[in-house]
Amino acid sequence: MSVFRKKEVSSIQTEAENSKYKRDLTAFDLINVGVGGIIGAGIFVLTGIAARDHAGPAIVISYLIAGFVSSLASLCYAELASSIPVSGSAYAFTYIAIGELAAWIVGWDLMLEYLVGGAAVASALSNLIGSIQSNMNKLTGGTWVFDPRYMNAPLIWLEAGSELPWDSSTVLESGSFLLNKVEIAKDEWVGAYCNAPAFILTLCATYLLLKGIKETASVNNIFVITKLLVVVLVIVVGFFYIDTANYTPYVPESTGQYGKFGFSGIIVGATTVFFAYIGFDSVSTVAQESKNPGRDLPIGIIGSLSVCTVLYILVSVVITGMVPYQEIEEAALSAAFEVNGLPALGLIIAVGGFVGLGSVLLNLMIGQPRIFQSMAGDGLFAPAFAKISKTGGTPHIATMTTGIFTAICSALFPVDFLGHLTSIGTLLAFVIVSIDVMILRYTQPDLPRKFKIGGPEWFGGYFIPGLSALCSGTLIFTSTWSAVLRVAIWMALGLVIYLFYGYRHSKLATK
Ligand code: ALA
Repeated sequence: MSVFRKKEVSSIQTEAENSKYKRDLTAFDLINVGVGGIIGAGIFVLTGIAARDHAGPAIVISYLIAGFVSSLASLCYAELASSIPVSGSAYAFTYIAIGELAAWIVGWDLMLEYLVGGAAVASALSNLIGSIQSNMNKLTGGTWVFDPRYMNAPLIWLEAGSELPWDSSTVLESGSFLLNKVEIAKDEWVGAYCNAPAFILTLCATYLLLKGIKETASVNNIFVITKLLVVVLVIVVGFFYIDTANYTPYVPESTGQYGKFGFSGIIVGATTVFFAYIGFDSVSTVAQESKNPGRDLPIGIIGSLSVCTVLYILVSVVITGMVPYQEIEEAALSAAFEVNGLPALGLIIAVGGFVGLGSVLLNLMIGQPRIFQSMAGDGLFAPAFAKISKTGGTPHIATMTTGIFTAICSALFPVDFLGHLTSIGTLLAFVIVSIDVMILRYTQPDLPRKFKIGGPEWFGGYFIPGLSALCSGTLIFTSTWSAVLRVAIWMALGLVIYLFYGYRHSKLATK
């Protein structure tokens, strides 16, 4: 059947050789692209939410679980990126391994990771701005605050059984979208207008991306160094403020509600903080801008994830030791220093977090247009998305479209809503990439692989990728059902678009 038509590796390699991208990025730049894409809203904002609401101090175990799942997937990405070094990432791998329909599904799904993920991160920037402002007020004795109506999403989703934040006597019988309200004075709640900083900062990021990849990489390198220093500062200074009494109980007793403490809390914590690991795969989207992709992509992918995994585990040990888990705030890292009487450090950490989120936003917004560009080049998307600008050497139309959609989503929806969609979308891509590895080991055993998952063939070619698919798939189903359903609806919409557009315009079909 023609929906299973596949691309040849040789055609992909010719495509990469004829690419109009500038090959500027070194192995070091690629590790930075990875770290730039990884450390962000997950560690700075979601750690706090997950520890307080789901896992308690055992959030460290959640980080270990999510890190394990991500490491398995990173090996699969590294193997495929070293043998198919083109910018389409999971989409391109799947086009060769399984065929067009599966590739379209992955490409459409990746919009959740990159475009919706970018919106989640942009939306979390407001939390960091709030933390900067509160630390500043503590230091200066000031009382100035931003108008919360312009700092919050106007739409929220509440699960069945949740209380309305502005009216604790009302418990929702079923999950629902609601118009959000914010507290402007004690017990005075008014409707939120939009997340204005998210909208504006996303448009600024779009402008920078249009200037070109090397310019973006230079800014990114500065951002990455800043956030790494801040994370190390949290670990080193925070270590001296650990009170081991905060580790008891290590796994708080379950409240009886699924995902609230106990074992199920650790698992839901893992699904929540999985967001923190997303981003290493964005290294494979800049394959065509890398000087030596076969060698450097695996270094970038595995190197960046390893650095971040170690840092995350240490940060979560420190933060849960500094503050009793019930009192951890959303901007957890800066707030931990604020409550320990160190507002100056709290301020530095909040500013570092802000910069960190900025770099994640840039990285996710680098990835999406390159996937659009790849899909458009294959005829599955409108041809305008394949154009590369002569001045910046970037896919400018795809970049502008990404920027506008990301900005709108970030202005309208809150971080947890967007974060769940992103995590499920990414996990789905991980499942398919793991399957790609197994299929290609079987169908194309002689494909040159500069990086190969080690061990005997049954282990590296099948056991590790199989385990990776199983673990990522399991994490999908530990998320909320409403989020899984939304992803299913998104994928169904994608299928309809493929049948009416991509199927007919595909270059493979019209050849
Ligand atoms: N891992 C990225 C973050 O935490 C997406 O912001």
